[in-house]
Amino acid sequence: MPRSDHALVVVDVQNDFCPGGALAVAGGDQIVAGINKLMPEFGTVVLTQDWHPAGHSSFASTHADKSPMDMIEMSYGPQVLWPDHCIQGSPGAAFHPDLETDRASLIIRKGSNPAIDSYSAFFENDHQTPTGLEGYLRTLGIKRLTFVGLATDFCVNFSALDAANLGFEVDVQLSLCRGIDLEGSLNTALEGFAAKGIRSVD
Ligand code: VGL
Ligand code: ZN
Repeated sequence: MPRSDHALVVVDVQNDFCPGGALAVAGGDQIVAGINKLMPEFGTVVLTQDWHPAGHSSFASTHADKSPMDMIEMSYGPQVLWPDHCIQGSPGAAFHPDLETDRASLIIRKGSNPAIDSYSAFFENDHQTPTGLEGYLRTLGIKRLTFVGLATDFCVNFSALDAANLGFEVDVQLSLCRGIDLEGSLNTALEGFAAKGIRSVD
């Protein structure tokens, strides 16, 4: 029987983060079959979907003289500028076509505020504006979360850290994640997991 107090959170398994997409993560598509296979072990499955309006402030194209992967200072701190990706309703924002979406009870869409990026499934990058996911999980009595998806060092990372800070018991199943690895960000994420008591599991 699946444990009712343990949820699976599948982060941003979307076309734009898979090979051929606008912000492709190497091997992003290789995790889909394994994620589908894992879903029946959980009583609750949540999907997240990066969901930006055109002209989002996290896009390099929105800023004069900026290129993808440049950094800028936003009101809430440093922000990486990305290629345009996951534009609301576009094919790139759709889930990978093989991802089993029917088992999900909730889809959290994030990054819709044009002025604030949102890596975490719980809070926007100002670390203050909630998505509502915490309340959903607590209402269901969920105490433990397993994270899989894309990208290990950005949206999985910030989601797992926020979850741990909120008091959930957190596992990140690394064999079902893939990272971007921008200037050592993958290592930093793995060290951060260990420092927070987040279990990195295979
Ligand atoms: C992500 C960069 C920009 C992610 C989303 O899903 O990790 N990364 N938007
Ligand atoms: Zn994004």
